[in-house]
Amino acid sequence: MQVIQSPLQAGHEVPFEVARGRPIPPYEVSARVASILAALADDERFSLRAPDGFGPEPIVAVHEPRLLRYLERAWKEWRQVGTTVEAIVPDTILLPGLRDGMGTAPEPESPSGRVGYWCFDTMTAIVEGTYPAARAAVEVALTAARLVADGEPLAYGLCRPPGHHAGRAMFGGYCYLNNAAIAAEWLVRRTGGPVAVLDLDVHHGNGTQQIFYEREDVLYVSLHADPATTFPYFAGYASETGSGRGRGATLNLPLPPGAGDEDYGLALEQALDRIDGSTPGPVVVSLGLDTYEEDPIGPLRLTAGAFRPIAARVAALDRPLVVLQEGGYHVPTLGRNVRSWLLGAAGVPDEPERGIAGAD
Ligand code: SP5
Ligand code: ZN
Repeated sequence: MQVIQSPLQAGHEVPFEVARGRPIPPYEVSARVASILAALADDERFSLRAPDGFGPEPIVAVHEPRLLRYLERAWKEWRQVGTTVEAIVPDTILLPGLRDGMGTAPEPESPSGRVGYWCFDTMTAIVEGTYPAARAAVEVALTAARLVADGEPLAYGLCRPPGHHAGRAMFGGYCYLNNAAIAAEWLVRRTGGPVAVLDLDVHHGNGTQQIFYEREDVLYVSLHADPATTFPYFAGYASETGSGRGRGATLNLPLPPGAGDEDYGLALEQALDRIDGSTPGPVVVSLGLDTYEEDPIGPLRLTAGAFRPIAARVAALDRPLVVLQEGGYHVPTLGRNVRSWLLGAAGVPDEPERGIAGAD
């Protein structure tokens, strides 16, 4: 199986995120990638490769072009202000209520105003290496999509930063550009047929849902912790089923905090039934391992042994799979869990697990 990864993705390292009123060490760190690479190393079933270049067109096919331009320029723009900046974090965020009844606001001129115009939270800081890393993650996703479009049954894009919280015109949730949505749209244009997105990250992929909400040709199906109590809070409810021509092409399966393998398996069956009943086409899997019981931010409790059978059931759809990395924050076991998932998807028969590669 081809594993696509770029060293540029390690250049994004934020100094902190803000939680409960304090700066805390970030969860989304480049050590996550190191854990995954260590677990896939020295195994001829995985062949590492660099991404190809695709340019900006597939990105602006799903994102507002001004968002891409903002991300490209943000760091330079703050440097020009003169004061030292450790990381760019908004202090004033454009909540829709602020403009209620007054139409839209123009994009502000000042750097402080501009970041709050595009970013919806305090945990998705921009540093010097953020834009190159986000662009590289997109190339990783598109390279995986191209391999599958060219006939591979399965490819894994080790995307970092993740993407599924980034919407058409906003970023947040550790995500800057929506790797999965960009890959899905690229596949629609390339194949001329429908594409399904199966989002298995513990958080609802609000960005991906938004981008395809009115589309009938991209089915979005997500299993996640109930947004009533888990980020992103404002999307991912079961009542959200798509609109316009996209009515019925969004399926949300929220799970209560603490849900384990059994509850998850039942919801997964519903998710796969929905995809199975749709017109065949490739499936983009937004793979988050933050459903794992030891994950520091995910409230679900999947065991390590669950990932391989889950992946085997996804593979039983018998559709081409573009598997893209999203979350997963228990660094010592992240690589092992990704490896289990990928071997399950590849139909490799069960085997005794080797030790936790990359564990500290
Ligand atoms: C891609 C992805 O997984 N993004 C997730 C962003 C979620 N950020 C929410 C972090 C909230 C941290 N709260 C800590 C609670 C620990 N009990
Ligand atoms: Zn997540």
